[in-house]
Amino acid sequence: MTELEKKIKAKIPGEDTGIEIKRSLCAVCSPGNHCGLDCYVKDGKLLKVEGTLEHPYNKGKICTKGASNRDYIYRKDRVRTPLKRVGARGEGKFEPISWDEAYQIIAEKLNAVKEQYSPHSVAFFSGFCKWYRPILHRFCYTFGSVNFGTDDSTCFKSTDICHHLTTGRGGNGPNLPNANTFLGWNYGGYYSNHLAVPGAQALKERGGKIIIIDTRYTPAAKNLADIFLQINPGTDGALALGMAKIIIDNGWADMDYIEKYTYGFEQYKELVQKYPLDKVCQITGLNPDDVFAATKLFATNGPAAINFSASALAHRTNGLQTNRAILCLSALTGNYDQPGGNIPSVASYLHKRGGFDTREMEFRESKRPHDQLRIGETRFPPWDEYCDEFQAMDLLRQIEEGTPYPVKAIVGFGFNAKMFPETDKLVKAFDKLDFFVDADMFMSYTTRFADIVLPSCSSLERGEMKAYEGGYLTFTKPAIPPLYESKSDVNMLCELARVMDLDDDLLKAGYEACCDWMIQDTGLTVADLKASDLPVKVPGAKPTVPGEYIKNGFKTRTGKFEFYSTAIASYDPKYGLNPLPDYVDPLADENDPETKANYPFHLIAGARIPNTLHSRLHEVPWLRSLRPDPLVEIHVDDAKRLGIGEGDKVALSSPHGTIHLKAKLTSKVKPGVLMMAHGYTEANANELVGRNHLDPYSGYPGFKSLRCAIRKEAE
Ligand SMILES: Nc1nc2c(c(=O)[nH]1)N[C@H]1C(S)=C(S)[C@@H](COP(=O)(O)OP(=O)(O)OC[C@H]3O[C@@H](n4cnc5c(=O)[nH]c(N)nc54)[C@H](O)[C@@H]3O)O[C@H]1N2
Ligand SMILES: Nc1nc2c(c(=O)[nH]1)N[C@H]1C(S)=C(S)[C@@H](COP(=O)(O)OP(=O)(O)OC[C@H]3O[C@@H](n4cnc5c(=O)[nH]c(N)nc54)[C@H](O)[C@@H]3O)O[C@H]1N2
Ligand SMILES: [Mo]
Repeated sequence: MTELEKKIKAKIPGEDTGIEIKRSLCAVCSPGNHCGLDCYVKDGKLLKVEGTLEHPYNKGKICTKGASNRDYIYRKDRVRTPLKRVGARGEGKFEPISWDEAYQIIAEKLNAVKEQYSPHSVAFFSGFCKWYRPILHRFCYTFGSVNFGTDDSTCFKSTDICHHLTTGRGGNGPNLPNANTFLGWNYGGYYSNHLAVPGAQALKERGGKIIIIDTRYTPAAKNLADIFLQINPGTDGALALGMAKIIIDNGWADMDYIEKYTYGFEQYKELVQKYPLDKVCQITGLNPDDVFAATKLFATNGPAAINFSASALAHRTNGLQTNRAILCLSALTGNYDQPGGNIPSVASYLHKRGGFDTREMEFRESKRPHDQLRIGETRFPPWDEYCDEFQAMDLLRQIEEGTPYPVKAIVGFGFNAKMFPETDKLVKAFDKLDFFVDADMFMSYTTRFADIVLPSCSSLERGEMKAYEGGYLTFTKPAIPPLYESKSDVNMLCELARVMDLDDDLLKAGYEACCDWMIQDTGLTVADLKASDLPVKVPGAKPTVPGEYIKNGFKTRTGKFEFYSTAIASYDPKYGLNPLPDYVDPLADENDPETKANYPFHLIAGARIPNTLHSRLHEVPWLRSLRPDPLVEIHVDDAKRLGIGEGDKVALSSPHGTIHLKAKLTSKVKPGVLMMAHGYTEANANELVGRNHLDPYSGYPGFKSLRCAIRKEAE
């Protein structure tokens, strides 16, 4: 009897249950987490899932969302067959067609746009899903378009670019096992990444100290914080600069490290003089003693590691510079790339570091065209330099205006218009397209505007390759067959490459051949990976070692950690970008007296809550039952003043639109601040966001700092 069979027997007594356990992974919030799942399957139907105990990543744990995989994949609105639109865009009238017909239509339409305009007039866009991206990215380039875009336009990349600008290397992680202090800045672990929490808990248990800086009183503030700073939204840059001044003035800066490894310290030192404690506290709404105590703890109880978020601070018009100001604290105290500090690392595959190299980059780079500007290119210079995708926050403008060249077709994979500012205008602009195809698991708000909808299967119905920290690779096998006529996204793309006869033998050979090509240097093949139902250790994989990166010089223009960014200094002055990480008001573009008076609240649209993930889980019955209505959190005093009671219907308005939801009274947000989750169709936060409320460095929207009004509505 196999171990898995024993597990069933132990749980479900009786000889022949007919139940099998098949191993797969949860892709609900991939790649942040892609937890191993034991899938209980009978007659090809999924009965339930559990975390895989033997999986090196999640070691048996799964979250609320992962535990709901059955409810997720059996959502009633799964797309069942390829569909062709027969009504008006958005009307939702479609007729089923065969896969062959769907491929023929797509091939014809894309080739027609290519001929009439250019291949660049076809934009390829992926929503949150990451797993198929290497294939879609290469498909886009082989087709001849420069325009590959993803949710990177609003997620993670801004933080990554901040790190590249400042240190020459992207994404770094806090080295908690060696830290004495954790500066949990915009730390949402309990809700957004539960597997990160035990590391912080362990630090606390062995006597380490934790500072939490958040706009809201969160589980981290309650469970972990020695000092909690409840900051005014989006003012973190001012706090970071004020902390730097305290550190320098008190002689807590690590001058040896600064001397040896950094560039621009004198200019930075001059900048922070503009941020004395009283001014900082006026901007941030914090108590001077708390700020001083937190700064002292961080600077003198090292090593100290800092949390960086892919979204919270980055979703502000001052986001990239705020993160730069915070990152500077790491070098100022000699913690960057030192044990217990923040350690840079290189991803092995799909954002995950594994300590081994794959050819993911070369796989697409070798096909990249260079004969046109990407959508949004020349608007946000750091984005242009450090990201090879188009900046999707310019897509609406370019579709509408047709400059510098028209966008006439979109190939979407999980394209979700609700994640874009001015969603209503974007879906209207689709009328200007000749063709829009979207592949999704569900009949989403956006697929209703597509000409062709393709049914994607879930992670439990497909095989996919993933990397894990600790030096692992895996290639899963389907736990159940694809539901209805759905297919795995990568199979669609490789089949379409054949139908279109693209000049790309590797794509035409299929996903597994492509994966084999990408992992050719690891000593493993897809066949090796498929022989195991658990992740396989890559021979020779190396852990990230603190100090290894800076030893040979930073990969910036100066070879140093740049307080003063020479890259930013090199951009045309017409952009008005600042090489120093100075603070600007996140609402600077909405500060005219009339807007301020009419929209007195500060809305944070989209802090994470445990039972939702963007738009994809709102329709999952188990999860929806935990929070049946879209809610806006409002401070009890504000609610009282406005006559708003718990659960009352309210209207939220900005200069761009009005949405309707219910009030949740709380004292976890400050007076004057409102908080809601994003991704709802019936209360879409992004209808309140203007298309030009963007960070000039990254192009990221200020989702989390919006001027807003709230009023009670009649029942
Ligand atoms: N107001 C506000 N807006 C935000 C944010 C915020 O905090 N506030 N966060 C931003 C961030 S950080 C992100 S990452 C984005 C994410 O935003 P989105 O990319 O919109 O994320 P989802 O809604 O999860 O997924 C998009 C679509 O992918 C589909 N999908 C799921 N699985 C598959 C699959 O296997 N194949 C295919 N083809 N489709 C699939 C889903 O059904 C869904 O329709 O939102 C951004 N927008
Ligand atoms: N359950 C769930 N988990 C998710 C997701 C999801 O949709 N749902 N999305 C995934 C994705 S794509 C992403 S990008 C990550 C994001 O993951 P996180 O970065 O953890 O996301 P947030 O919850 O937006 O922000 C973290 C914390 O920052 C706080 N914050 C907001 N504004 C400010 C501010 O101005 N200053 C300070 N100091 N703190 C502030 C919020 O209150 C929150 O507690 O989550 C991932 N995990
Ligand atoms: Mo994200």
